[in-house]
Amino acid sequence: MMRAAKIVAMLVLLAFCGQAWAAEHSEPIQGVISHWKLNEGSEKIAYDHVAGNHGTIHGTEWLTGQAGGALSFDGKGDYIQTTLNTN
Ligand SMILES: [Ca+2]
Repeated sequence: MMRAAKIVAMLVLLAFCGQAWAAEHSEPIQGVISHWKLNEGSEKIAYDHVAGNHGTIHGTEWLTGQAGGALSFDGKGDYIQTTLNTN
């Protein structure tokens, strides 16, 4: 019982830290050439929030994530195709 409570407390702490990290990093970080948040939750486009290197999503499913949506990769035909513009 005590061990289960510790595991639940750890999961809550991790979820809280993940949300705090996502909120803190909502602005582009200097030197980063692309940032795909992968939290759109629908569509087949992964939006790049830095340089416009948007990707086309193939073979994955959207789930509810810690901050918006999340992609589920099952290893069967899952990938995101993008061009890379570093300018
Ligand atoms: Ca798949």
